[in-house]
Amino acid sequence: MSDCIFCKIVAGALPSKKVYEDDEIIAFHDIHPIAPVHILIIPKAHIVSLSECENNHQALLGRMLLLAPQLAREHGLETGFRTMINTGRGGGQEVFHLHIHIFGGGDKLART
Ligand code: DGP
Repeated sequence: MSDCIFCKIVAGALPSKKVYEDDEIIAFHDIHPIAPVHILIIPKAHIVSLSECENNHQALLGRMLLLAPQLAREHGLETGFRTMINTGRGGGQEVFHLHIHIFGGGDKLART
């Protein structure tokens, strides 16, 4: 199996607090939350980052993005939420398997 942590989560070889799954995507709680609700949406396929996405990933990316407000609603983020995609070392990416962060809840998020 790949050394990728998120591929191991997809395969069920590492535990996660899963909140969504379909044939192409899973979502689970971030292990180091930076807000009361902090969820990661990932493709099941190993795509390294947004920089490695190609035209044939358009539908998948669209589905991942459209899942964000659905999961935010389901987790009580009625007043809004933030999405973040860190891309590459310079973009702060630490896990090199594409993921969308969704976070919110508690006090208003700082504009940083
Ligand atoms: P990024 O910097 O965008 O690559 O963020 C990676 C996120 O992944 C970080 O917020 C912590 C989270 N993370 C790392 N390892 C695990 C893990 O094993 N399980 C879960 N649920 N989250 C993880």
